[in-house]
Amino acid sequence: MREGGLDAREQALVAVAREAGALARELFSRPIEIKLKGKQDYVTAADGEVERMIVGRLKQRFPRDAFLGEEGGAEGSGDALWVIDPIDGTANFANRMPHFCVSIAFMSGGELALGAISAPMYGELYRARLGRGAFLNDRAMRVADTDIAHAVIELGWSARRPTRAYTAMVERVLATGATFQRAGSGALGLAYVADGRTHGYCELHINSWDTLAGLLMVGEAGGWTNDFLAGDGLARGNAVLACAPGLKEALVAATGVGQANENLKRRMS
Ligand code: LIP
Repeated sequence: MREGGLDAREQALVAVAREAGALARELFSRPIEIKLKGKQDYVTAADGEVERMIVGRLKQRFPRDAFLGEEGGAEGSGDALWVIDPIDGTANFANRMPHFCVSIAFMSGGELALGAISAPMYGELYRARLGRGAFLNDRAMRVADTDIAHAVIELGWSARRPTRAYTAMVERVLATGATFQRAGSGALGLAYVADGRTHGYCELHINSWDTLAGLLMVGEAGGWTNDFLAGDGLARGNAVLACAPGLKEALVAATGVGQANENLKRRMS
């Protein structure tokens, strides 16, 4: 895509992410309708309202672009694609916990080019552009390298994978000497790795709308990420691992995520 096209989309992305964050914050203060889409898979009326606002704004500016949203699904086709999670951390949002965000990514020709995450209860706006770095409220972000004995690793959970697979992964990560946490928002979990607050994020299955903006931020902040988009990760989701580069070996071994790509690379080298 021409630079001009990306410059315009970057400006629109930041403005729309900020506006969507403000709407989510306002809806957080109101009683809302809550449903379960599946086991422990929350959806609220706010998710739909915020997503419709985001798609409406972006469609006005870029009528030929395509969209993939958690609530609205896929719309349109072509090389310019917006991937949207209107409220990531919906279980937190639905239970009055402020740890949630809006996550929007833009892909051009199948390549991740732009990402923004708005965490309105914290007054935080994260953004990244391929080859141009990652920022939190305009401060440059860098992953924090540390040794495994000091490492804080977030391990996301959902009912999409067997509980035994998750608890076994927790045991293996703890056996490395690291500690773990689960905060309920994959997008914020990845943004925290990019900002050096935590040292790794892993989840055995997560969706592209939860992860793409955060993965771009980790890469632009000097971190390592697995090949999430391999095997149709965009449409079907995938396992994700993102971390400080010095922890890659230990975490690939402990989580088993990214092993395939490493073996592939080893075979190809
Ligand atoms: C959530 C993810 C989280 C995962 C949850 C859920 P949502 O996304 O951010 O990492 O563990 O199962 O997928 O549903 O709040 O957008």
